[in-house]
Amino acid sequence: MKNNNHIRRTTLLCFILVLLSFTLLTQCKREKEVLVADTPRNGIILGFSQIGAESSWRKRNTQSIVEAAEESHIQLLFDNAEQKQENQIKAMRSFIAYQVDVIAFVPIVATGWDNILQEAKDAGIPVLVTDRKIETANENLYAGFIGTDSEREGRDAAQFILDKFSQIENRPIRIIEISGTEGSSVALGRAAGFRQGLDDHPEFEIIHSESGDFLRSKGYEIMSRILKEFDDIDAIYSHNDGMTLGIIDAMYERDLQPGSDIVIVTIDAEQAAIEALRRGEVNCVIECNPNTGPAIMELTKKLARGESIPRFQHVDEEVFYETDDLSSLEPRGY
Ligand code: GZL
Repeated sequence: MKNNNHIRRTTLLCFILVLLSFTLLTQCKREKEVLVADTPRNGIILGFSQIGAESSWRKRNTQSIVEAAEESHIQLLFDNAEQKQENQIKAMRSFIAYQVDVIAFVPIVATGWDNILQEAKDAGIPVLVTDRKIETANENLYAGFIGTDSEREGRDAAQFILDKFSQIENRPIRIIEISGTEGSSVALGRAAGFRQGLDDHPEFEIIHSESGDFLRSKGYEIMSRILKEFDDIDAIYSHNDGMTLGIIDAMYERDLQPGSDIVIVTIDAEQAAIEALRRGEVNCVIECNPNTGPAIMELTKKLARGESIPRFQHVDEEVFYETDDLSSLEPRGY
């Protein structure tokens, strides 16, 4: 075993040197991150493909994973795909080439994973899907999922809006939806859950829905245009806090008061959104928990031991309302 470990460490070092030199040669423009935690005492090596750093939520999610790998003494090969599925597939292929013990990844979009998952399966490497879900013809291509329940988040958003406007009668309630990355399971789930929640209330109308790709800049850009195109907007349903902060900026530029001229529901619960809730600029903040690192490492250890894991594991999340006493709420850390 000791000799094997020495061989693997040497191979790992060579692999990383080759990977880094390949990266420098072929993609010097791309800030590729291959973080390698300390050499593990337990010998488990996890290859993790993260989608990028598009929001405070994502950065906290990455931090949680890197910290938990260190604490668990799991060797982490980490790749930042910079919002490109093809970069995720390349990274997963390099993890397979190195023969990591487990692969975990955040699927930036729900489809297009079957081939690389089949390659991992053929190589005998279990795959853990995290944060976002995939659509696949063969559910046996991955070991399990841990992450958010995006449809429930959508239903929670709908319920808040139904309650908020319950006293309004004899006129439609006009809602704008600013959604997340097109084709991502969370954007699809948040949209589906929201519509499920409004199902029996036709007077609640989604008059416009558009993707802001979870980016603050796009939230600002879309809202700036929408405020010119639409009158009498009652509420905005934004799929993440980053876009909401852009929406707030756009409203202030037009002398509109977010949270009172137009009701705002947002998802993630990053610190900036909680502060906006305290200021009355948003009315409901739905938590999406980024701190999945420890649970991912526990599942990784099980998979490395050849044990099975739960098929679907949703993380605990809560909802914060404008009427809540937030004085004792701990800082969010993201
Ligand atoms: C949700 C996660 C989303 C966040 C966004 O699980 O995938 O991606 O809501 C992030 O902030 O960009």
